[in-house]
Amino acid sequence: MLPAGFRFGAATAAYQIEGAHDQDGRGPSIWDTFSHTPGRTLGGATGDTACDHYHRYREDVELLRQLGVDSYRFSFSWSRLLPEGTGPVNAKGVDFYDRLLDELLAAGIRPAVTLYHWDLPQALEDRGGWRVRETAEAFAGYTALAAERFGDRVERWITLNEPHCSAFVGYAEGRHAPGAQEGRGALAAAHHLLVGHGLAVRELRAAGAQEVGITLNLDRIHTASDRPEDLAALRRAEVLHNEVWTQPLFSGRYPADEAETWAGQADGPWRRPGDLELIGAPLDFLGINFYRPITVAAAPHRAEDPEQRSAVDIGVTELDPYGTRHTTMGWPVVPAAFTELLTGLHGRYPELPPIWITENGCADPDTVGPDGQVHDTGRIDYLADHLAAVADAIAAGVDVRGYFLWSLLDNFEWARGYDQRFGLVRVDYDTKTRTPKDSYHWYRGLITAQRARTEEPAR
Ligand code: IFM
Repeated sequence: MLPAGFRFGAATAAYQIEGAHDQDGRGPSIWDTFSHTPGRTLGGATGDTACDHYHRYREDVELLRQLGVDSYRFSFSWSRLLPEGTGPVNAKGVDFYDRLLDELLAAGIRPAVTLYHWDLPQALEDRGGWRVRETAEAFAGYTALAAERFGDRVERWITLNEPHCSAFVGYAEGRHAPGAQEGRGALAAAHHLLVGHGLAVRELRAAGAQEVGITLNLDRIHTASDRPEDLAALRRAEVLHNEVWTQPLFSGRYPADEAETWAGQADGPWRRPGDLELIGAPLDFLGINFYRPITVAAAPHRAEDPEQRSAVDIGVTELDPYGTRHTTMGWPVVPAAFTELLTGLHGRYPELPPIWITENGCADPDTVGPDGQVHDTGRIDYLADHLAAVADAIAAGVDVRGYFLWSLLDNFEWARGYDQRFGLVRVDYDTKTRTPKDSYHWYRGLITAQRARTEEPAR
């Protein structure tokens, strides 16, 4: 059972729901460019209109109010506020987030804002993107603007969402914007994302922010066997997926054995004296996004010459031995792995700040029934089992304070387009009509019951 006072929310991100990609002065981001490039997204899907949240935000806040969440996690679009990434401010972009924040507060919902959920202004990518330090500095400027304009109404600030995806899926695998497949470029991007985080924390502190953190998609990684080569592969995967983030943030250093993973390429001239102190500044919370575990085994590198390798070519392959239900993303449903991830982190980093689950959810093959409703029992099972896994971690001593469900709405699932439906609310993409699914009603009931328990006088 979750403790009294545990908080519930729902989450989204700007490019996935807003639409209005070229309206009211918004500048292009790398996701506009990427999704408009043939062959990059499923069926050529783009976020041009997405859920049209930009125009329907009042309806969406009303859905949140009726759901009963006490917090809503969403992201600012950097290029809606600063169309070029730096320089002139877009007043209409500021107006939009002013209206959204006011609407949320009027509905009694506390805003949790992600500053960077993958949508880098294209103008900054044109100057090198996260490969260059100037982007981290630009991020600090954007953060200062956001803190100054909106800091009076934002309860919780998340600097970056899943920097692993920005650095390694975007600059090494090439499955995400900007679609690059690089070695050193991706490793420099990882470092500059962390520097950007550190600079943003500094700006937020200067503006008086009380709740500042970062969201990581850490992986619970299993090994295919205890053979030495698989254990070595596990270690390389731990560095790539987890420790390149957790060690600088919470131990003040990069993993001592990172050269095993990246053949010495990670420690490049982009790392400067003083960076680790900046990156490791204390945080008020750590956001964790969890969906599924992975299993790894040793495999040949794709490129023999280390100089030719991308940063994800680390001699590891992923297997799927789970023999369980899979979501439409192809992800195995293994709730116990969530508990393992949380307890493992707690054991490894005793000084960790309190944890918030900033994303967890399930893409299912929802269909609209003859009654016009979506009876998404698979999603309800997934959510119930994963919340129970969080409760188990708390019972084992992990300090988890709250849970943001991914996602309020069906939305643009990046390279997977609109086929993957994660929402508590179905979106008909032709009409933009919103239909709460059974999981929405289930989550509302759970929140109501939790609130009643919290407000019960102690016996
Ligand atoms: O939709 C994404 C989100 O933007 C980041 N975390 C994972 C989700 C599901 O893939």
